[in-house]
Amino acid sequence: MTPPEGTVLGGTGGVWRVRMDDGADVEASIRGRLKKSDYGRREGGAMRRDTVEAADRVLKLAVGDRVALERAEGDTAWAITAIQPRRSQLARRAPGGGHGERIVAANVDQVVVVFAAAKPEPHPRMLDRFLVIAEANELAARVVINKVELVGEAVVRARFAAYEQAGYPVHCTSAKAGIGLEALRDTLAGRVSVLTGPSGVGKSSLVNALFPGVDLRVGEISESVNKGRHTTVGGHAHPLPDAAGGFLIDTPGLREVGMWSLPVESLDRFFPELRPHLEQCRFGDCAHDAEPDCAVRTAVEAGQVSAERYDSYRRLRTELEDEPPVW
Ligand SMILES: Nc1nc2c(ncn2[C@@H]2O[C@H](COP(=O)(O)OP(=O)(O)O)[C@@H](O)[C@H]2O)c(=O)[nH]1
Ligand SMILES: [Mg+2]
Ligand SMILES: [Zn+2]
Repeated sequence: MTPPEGTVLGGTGGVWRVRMDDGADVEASIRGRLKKSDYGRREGGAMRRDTVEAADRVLKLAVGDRVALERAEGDTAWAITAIQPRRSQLARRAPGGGHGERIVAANVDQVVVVFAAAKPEPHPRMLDRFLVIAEANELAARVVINKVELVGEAVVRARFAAYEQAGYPVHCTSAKAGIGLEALRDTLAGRVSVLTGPSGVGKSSLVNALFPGVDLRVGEISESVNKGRHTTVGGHAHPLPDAAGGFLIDTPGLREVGMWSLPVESLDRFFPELRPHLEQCRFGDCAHDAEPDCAVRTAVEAGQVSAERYDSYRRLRTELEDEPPVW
């Protein structure tokens, strides 16, 4: 019989909450000394490379991980015996600039960045940072502008046109007036989405409107309860209702972009609309600043690339060169 499997919802230190595939939520801890060899033997044959990598990461279990579980007869406690290879991840380096990788979330399909059309005013530079983080992790991203009833959709579309041009879907929504909810729900259903954005923009309101019964505060509560006891392991995965499937992952830590070690030499590639121009610069290592024959600058001057997004690129580059970005 194959062991039951589930998805890690959250946890700190040794105890993890897991949504089993049969729908039950259980607490589980990692089986004592799970090692590569154990994992390989459990699979009963030659270890594939992805299996070895997965075993390497067992001790860095993350929200969204798919795990196999086991329970001894007569026992009430579940043990996590294996972690399945990840199809994607949102990762950053360890705080303090160490070499260790910190996995914020596993098996992520998309990053959904929420801002408000007004109240609070949107902060495009902050949006750009979120999108860069998604790109650096090779994750799809989409932009949600909530409270659209305050300024009207036409104004929002014009203001965020550069993002659509760059290839990011932009959703105009109002949790209050019930605008754009179905289209957004369709993009979340059945997928694993990291939901992020500043506070006050209406994330909780949107989730309530889209999926009644899903309460983003669940993760926030466990965060504050555990504060100072353990390093937080990266937020909370909220299972979407049965018919929808999928998970919404709430990751408070995503905001501390200052702790993300992004490779400065790749920053230009994390702005998708710059990519078609990069090969045309005279210098292969062009920083797209004051270099002669810079195709990026030319594209900005010709209005092909948004001057605001280019400005974001330059600011972020300066920050990455000087010191870890702080915001
Ligand atoms: N005008 C307007 N206000 C909204 C909308 N969605 C949420 N709000 C309000 O914005 C405030 C913050 O909402 P909340 O969901 O807590 O934001 P969160 O911090 O991102 O989770 C609350 O007062 C909400 O009632 C909207 O579509 N339009
Ligand atoms: Mg909230
Ligand atoms: Zn250039």
